[in-house]
Amino acid sequence: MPINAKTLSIAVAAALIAVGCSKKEEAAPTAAAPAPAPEPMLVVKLGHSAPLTGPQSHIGKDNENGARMAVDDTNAAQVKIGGQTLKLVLQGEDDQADPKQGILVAQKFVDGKVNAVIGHLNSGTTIPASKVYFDAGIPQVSPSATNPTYTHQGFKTAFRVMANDIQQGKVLGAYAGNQLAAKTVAVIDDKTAYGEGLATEFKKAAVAAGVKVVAEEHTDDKAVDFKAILTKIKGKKPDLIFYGGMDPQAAPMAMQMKQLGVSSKFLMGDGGCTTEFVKNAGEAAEGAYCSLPGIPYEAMPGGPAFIERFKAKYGDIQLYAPYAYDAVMVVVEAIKRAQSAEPAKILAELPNTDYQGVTTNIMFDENGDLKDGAISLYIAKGGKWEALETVGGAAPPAAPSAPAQKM
Ligand code: ABU
Repeated sequence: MPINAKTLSIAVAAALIAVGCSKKEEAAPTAAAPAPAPEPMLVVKLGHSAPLTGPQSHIGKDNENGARMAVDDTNAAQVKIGGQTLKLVLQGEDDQADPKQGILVAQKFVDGKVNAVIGHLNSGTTIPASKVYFDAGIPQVSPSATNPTYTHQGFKTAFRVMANDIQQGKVLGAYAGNQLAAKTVAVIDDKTAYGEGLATEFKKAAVAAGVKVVAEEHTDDKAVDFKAILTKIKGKKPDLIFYGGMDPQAAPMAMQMKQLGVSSKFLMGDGGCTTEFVKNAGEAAEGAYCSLPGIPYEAMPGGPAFIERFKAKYGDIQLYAPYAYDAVMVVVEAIKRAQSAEPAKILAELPNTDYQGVTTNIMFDENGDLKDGAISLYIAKGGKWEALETVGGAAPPAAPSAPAQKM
């Protein structure tokens, strides 16, 4: 078809109208679905402090993982507090198991306005930090610090979810004299609040059970060479060596006992009762004894399920992970009862705790200590800790027909 000026101008006009229409259509408001109103959230900050670097970092990370699992479970449960959904945020800090660093971390938590603190891991950090939390009115629940002083300072902010070292020392001392039939013992401690405190309680109870203390030696929580101490002790031929301290020292100590031909039995508290001790000490671990506040993991109310879930997420439990889990949950339960996460409201509710946790049924006495805490004894056999017996506890578990194994 021939194109003249008239047909061209009609075509251009039609095209312009078409473009205009299409532009007009693009600009037309679409009938989009209204965006859902954001769900109101109650963000609650929990501080967690443990050694995450240095020789005890494997135990510190174990604690933090236990706490993190409880935080994840709580967030997944969409807990409602005063019409808002509770969202826990865990702020993990490294106190390096160092008392001075523990105070700095505590001040950081206070400045950052955490609602509660889970920790610290060590008595040596937990005790000085507890004064900072008390002064700031912040609730503190330690999963693992066992020195009695922590809860005996009159601080209404201090709680713990495992038995303390007055209980643990008594059981260990009686076990030395009765079940191990020791007549003589050499006592070594690492001069920390935990190691020295437990050694003191152990000695009292061992002497009461008829055991004579023939040597007392001290090391520290960084040492790895104990040959001089062990050589002195060897000359005294004690039936038993008791060590108050943690596994980074306990494992080389057991190995050096073997190297030096020290035939005394070896007994420790919970600080040496780890997966890492049996792994690192190897053959020298065989026949060593330890105690751990609480009942064996497999016999805990929520033990088997916890072990399975924790292993899938983080690997083997080192020591206190289930206690760190319960420490978080005790705070969550207090928040639920208070329908508030204000530190003062959490604090008002913590003494009313009656919570069926993974580890046990948790209730606190007037000091903030766990009521009816149990202590269990273990022997290292075939590269694992085997449960021997449990003393105390709210409802002592029936003796397992086959020895329950720690992880
Ligand atoms: N309960 C032994 C390890 C932690 C502490 O220092 O108390």
